Amino acid sequence: MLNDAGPTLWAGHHRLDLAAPAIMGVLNLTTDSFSDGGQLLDGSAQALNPGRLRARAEAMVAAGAAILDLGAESSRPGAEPVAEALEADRIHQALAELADLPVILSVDTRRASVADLAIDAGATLINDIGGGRDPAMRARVAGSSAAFCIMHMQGSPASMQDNPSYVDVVQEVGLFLNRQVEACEKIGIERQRLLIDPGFGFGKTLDHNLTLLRHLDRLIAAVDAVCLVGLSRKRMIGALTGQPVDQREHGSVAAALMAVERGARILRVHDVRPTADALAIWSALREQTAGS
Ligand code: HH2
Repeated sequence: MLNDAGPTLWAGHHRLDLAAPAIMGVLNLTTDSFSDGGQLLDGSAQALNPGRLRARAEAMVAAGAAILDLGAESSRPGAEPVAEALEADRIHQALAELADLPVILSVDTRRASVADLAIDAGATLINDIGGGRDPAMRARVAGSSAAFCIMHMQGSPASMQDNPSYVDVVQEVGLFLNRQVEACEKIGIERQRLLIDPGFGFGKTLDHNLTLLRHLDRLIAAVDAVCLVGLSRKRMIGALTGQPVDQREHGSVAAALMAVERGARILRVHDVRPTADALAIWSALREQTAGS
């Protein structure tokens, strides 16, 4: 999987070449996401606005996103859980709206039942911030050809930022991800379908996040799997730049590049165009270095 040409992600019928890093664009179908809540919903019923979703998705694809990540439940610290039926309904509608786009459609959910419906409706990547802890979730993905992203989180969204603590954050996150990768492989989810994610901001202080970013290469080597990172617009970017959530684009791009330098292969971002531009510069330098 991790060969000289770079890894390839298997996601349903897609084979995503990750010799160059890829971009996952975030589409939040929520009222309360910290970064962009409510933008794709309408009126007092908070129904999905299909036209706005489609336009945002097409713009992301045109700007270079290879994956679109649909989420219908916010995971920000203290967020209220969304009823299962509502989450399922919004995901189903969104997948139907975007089914013909030539990209990997990912669904960000912790519920096996939602993953189930999403796979049947055409999702080829399940992004589980629960880290694949739920055996029903692992079994559902194993029985499909979808890819699976397992993310580390200490605690749950309701309480994860109360008092996160680690003895060695890089080692502990690595051990967890290794264990989960093994559990997935054991039931038939091939490594080519697996993505690992250290879960920036999920039960981590600023110092934990910085340590994880600084040592991302060590973490990736310890688990030997393709790494996705989500740093975009997060609180750590706000803490370091002093910028409000809607002005964290530049800080997010800088952090994304640092992650790519240390081996991340997929960037989960809200701002696709600036990230793609930064990656174009990074890739040109990489190619020239390799050729000289
Ligand atoms: N971060 C968020 C949500 N899902 N999935 C992965 N794999 N990695 C992440 O870092 C990650 C994620 C939080 O960001 P966002 O979707 O913008 O906000 P919210 O959870 O409030 O909807």
